[in-house]
Amino acid sequence: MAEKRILKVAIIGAGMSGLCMAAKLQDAGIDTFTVFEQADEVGGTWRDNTYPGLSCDVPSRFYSYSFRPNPGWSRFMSPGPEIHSYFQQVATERGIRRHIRFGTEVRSARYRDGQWCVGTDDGEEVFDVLITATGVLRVPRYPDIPGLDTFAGPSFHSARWDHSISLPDKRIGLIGTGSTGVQISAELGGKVRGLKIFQRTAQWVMPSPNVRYSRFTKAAMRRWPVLNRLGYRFWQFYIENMLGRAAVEPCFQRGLMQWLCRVNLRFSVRDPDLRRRLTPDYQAMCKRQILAGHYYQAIQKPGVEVVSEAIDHVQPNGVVTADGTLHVADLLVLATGFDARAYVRPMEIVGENGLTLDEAWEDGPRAYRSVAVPGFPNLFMLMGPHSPIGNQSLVMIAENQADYAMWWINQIRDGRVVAAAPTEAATKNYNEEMKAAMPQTVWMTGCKSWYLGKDGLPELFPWTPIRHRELLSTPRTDDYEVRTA
Ligand code: N01
Repeated sequence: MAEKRILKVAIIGAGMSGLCMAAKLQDAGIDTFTVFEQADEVGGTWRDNTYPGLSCDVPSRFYSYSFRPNPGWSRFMSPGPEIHSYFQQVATERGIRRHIRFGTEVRSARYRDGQWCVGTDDGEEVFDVLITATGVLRVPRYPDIPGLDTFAGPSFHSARWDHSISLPDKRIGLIGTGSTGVQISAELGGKVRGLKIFQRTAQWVMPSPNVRYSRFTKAAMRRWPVLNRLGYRFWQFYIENMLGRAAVEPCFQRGLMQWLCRVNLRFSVRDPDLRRRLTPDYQAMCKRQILAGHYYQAIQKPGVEVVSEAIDHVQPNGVVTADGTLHVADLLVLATGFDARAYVRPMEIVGENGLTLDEAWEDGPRAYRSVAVPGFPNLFMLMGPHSPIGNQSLVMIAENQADYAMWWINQIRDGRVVAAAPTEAATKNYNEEMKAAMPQTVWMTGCKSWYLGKDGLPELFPWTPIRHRELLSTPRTDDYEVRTA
């Protein structure tokens, strides 16, 4: 039997997907990997986002690694700190931390002489395989509102929450009503001196009660692990076949989602004027679908107001809307989203023949089956372009992508392959097939969202997550340019 190669693998990012990749390498008996992490703790988005009300709107039972169920989840959809602590525990339990270089930002990665040369402030180091696990929404997007920098009080982005500021005595101006703005509003409504929610575009809200698990449930989950696995499968089936299908094809599920959102709005908001202002002029799920338990209740509490008039400018003591009204505020929170196009970069990634990722992605990020890019051998991406993100469990998507990367890593380790990258032709075909399927998706039914790329097409996967899993579970070597020894 040929001796296995000792492979050096570099993983960029110690968030949910980077930790997942590290665990998969360990399971395959590969201990020669390094995780580069620019921050000083694991957790990625769950480390950076700490805003009040932060939780995950995907059921926790399903938002967990399949190889590390958690019987102790406190709620159906658990709060952010608990999710962060879950990822911290996985990193500790599995001994992944000793592989992590904290406080080390990768500045560049160059493919040279069949290896990846990873550059940090400490110098360069070579690896056989490079995995990017840098997340999707990492770079906060600050709004371009005139006078924002003249505001006299504190002001920060939702992903950079300043916990030194006390909230109960503040009149808060909250800009943005995406998934983040809604969670913050639901938490702070009625608990602070004032809350003005500046809504530029109304959102559909799907009712989503968030039950607390009893001691009995947790004990039962611990005692019979099969229950946890059943919970995982149940929510996987439901989310993939309900939200997953509704997003990508006109079907019964899409109609049902729309109906549920309408009924929720109709019965939760009594005031016809407020209801009118909260009614979107596009289909449910066109923007990322909001799932929230008590958003509508929170915004009808005393001291809370939804301002749907456009913002004109900010001045030292508050926000002035187009009708000339001054909305006095002591604190401004910018829940204005993220730069989705900062994908993987700003680090410089250079593949074969000096091709940079910036050049390869001049017309927008594209990849082969969301994981690999032509001209970049032995590079695999977790949460790469056109991953089926939306309202899915990104944990499961990352696992599928990590398993796919492992398939190639095993080929390289066993000596069957030296280097592999998808062909330009296969990648082009795949992207053309996706483009042809896009008009069926709900994301193209007439709204603006961060899902849409430069060309106006969604940068998401236009089929169900089930298809994505199938595509990744059957690697096609014909679609690759494979170099052997
Ligand atoms: O950001 P967004 P987010 N003036 O881009 C408004 C994930 N996530 O942080 O709709 C006024 O969705 C903007 O208005 P409009 C999830 O993938 C997951 O909320 O563009 N308003 C919008 O209302 C999500 O999709 C969870 O007209 C301005 C808001 O700001 C992603 O993160 C929880 C403005 C931005 O909404 C991003 O969500 C939270 C301006 N100049 C987030 N600029 C889970 O539970 C922007 N807006 C898993």
